Amino acid sequence: MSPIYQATASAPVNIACIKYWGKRDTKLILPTNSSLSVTLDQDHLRSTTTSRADPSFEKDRLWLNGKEEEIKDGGRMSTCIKEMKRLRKQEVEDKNPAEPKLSSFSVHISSFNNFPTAAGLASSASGFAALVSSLAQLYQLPVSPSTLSLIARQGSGSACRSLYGGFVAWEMGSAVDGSDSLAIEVAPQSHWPDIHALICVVSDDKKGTSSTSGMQRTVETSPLLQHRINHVVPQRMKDISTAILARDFDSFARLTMADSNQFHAVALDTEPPIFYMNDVSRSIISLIVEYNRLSLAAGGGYKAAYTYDAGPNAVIYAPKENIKEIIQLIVSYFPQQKDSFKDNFNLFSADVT
Ligand code: 2P0
Repeated sequence: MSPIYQATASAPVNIACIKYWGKRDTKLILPTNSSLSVTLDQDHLRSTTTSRADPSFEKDRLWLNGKEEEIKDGGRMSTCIKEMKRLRKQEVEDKNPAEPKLSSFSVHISSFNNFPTAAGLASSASGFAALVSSLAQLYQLPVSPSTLSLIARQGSGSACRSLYGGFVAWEMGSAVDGSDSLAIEVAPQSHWPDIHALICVVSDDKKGTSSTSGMQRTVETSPLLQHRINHVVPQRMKDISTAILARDFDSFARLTMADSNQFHAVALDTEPPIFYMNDVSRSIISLIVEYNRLSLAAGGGYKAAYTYDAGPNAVIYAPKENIKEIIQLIVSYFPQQKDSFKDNFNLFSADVT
């Protein structure tokens, strides 16, 4: 009987504190600024992917949540698979000719997201990270998560940050071939286990402007983006890494909220303008601002930090001890939203991996 070559891996969702928005190379997916995220761990916020290689397969095929999707030549999925086969050949087969020539077989890939679409979370980050992880396992690649992040990045930029748990930076790099645009671990989750994330699903409507096209419009038209890239993000990357290493929640919270605000400001500065937040999103901001103000006025510190991606849903980072109070606050201030959004106004509480 011929051997079976198959592997399964999963990868979690990540939410950025310092946002990626803009590419300097759209094919290699090289960003215009570095970014930093927190990887969320929860059993229901992951993508799980199984890959199988077999000499009888006629072509590479992909199933997403049970439905077959076309793998377009030259597209992101095809690039990731091709790059992983190249690594298999280079790192395993060329070094040890006795190894089976898996790089010459086609692969069948099946991927599932175990989080409901209603969570309003982008699945491309966990999806491409799980794809690359399962192929790395199938191909028995002796490489680091940072090396794999170079390939996941070419599937979706934010995917490169899901190769690590905890606090992860995507260094923009400067090489034209992208060889230094990769993810590094700033600190594992065990360094600061007290940080918790609360996901408030305001709406699960499909967003009007995709991240990929929205960010390129911003690159082409926003003068504010140039200021952000050159004069804001480099210092923020240093400051937030320092805050994480010192477990300094006050600084972490200020930087996270400031960067979410500036990301939405560059979206608004785009021609034509892009709006990702809605009235409920803005009301949640006001609530968190007031919650922090009362704590600061009483001589305490920041209690929570909001951040918003390319959509209206809030992610709130907070020390674990405040999470219960924050959930009570949100539910008591937004009863009408809870009714009008019915099942859509959900709260997920997630640990950091
Ligand atoms: C981020 N976002 O840093 C930022 C914040 C959305 C807002 O990464 O074109 O889906 O596939 O590289 O990774 C969304 O961008 O875009 C994103 P592509 P991606 O998380």
